[in-house]
Amino acid sequence: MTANVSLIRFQVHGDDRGSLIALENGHNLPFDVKRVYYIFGTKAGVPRGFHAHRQLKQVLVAMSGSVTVKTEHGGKTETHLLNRPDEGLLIEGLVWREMHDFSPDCVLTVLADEYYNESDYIRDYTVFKQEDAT
Ligand code: T46
Repeated sequence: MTANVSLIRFQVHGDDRGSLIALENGHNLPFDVKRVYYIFGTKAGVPRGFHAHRQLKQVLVAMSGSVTVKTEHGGKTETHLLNRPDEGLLIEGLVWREMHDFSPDCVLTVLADEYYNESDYIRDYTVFKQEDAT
């Protein structure tokens, strides 16, 4: 994986009742969380994303179901299958991201280090490629 994209595995506290995962600022998260949002009910065959962020750090977790996340940074493209609640995809800074193949039951939870800010988005792929090249 590239430096700006990496996988985090969370400890599962399991017993005969089932499983529990705790996410804590400063312990198993690499930044302090200011915002949480979740994507669900995505219609069949519909992709999302198609943008980069300039500064934002995020951890994406498929709490249920599965989704394929395509990332591009520094001219390198990668594909990540998220299909387990104990795995988070850390995406930091200037990374183009696309989400494809949401399963019908997919709940994609995203933890972010900043509040929603449209000016941090690059939604034009040509602009992204220019900034990624500098
Ligand atoms: C990302 C990927 C993984 C808000 O009002 N507040 C929010 O915090 C967010 C994330 C979105 N919105 C509004 C803005 C749009 O009117 O919700 C609508 C859908 O947002 P968007 O089209 O940006 O959603 P995705 O799924 O394409 O991208 C989202 C995040 O925006 C983005 O940061 O990395 O998920």
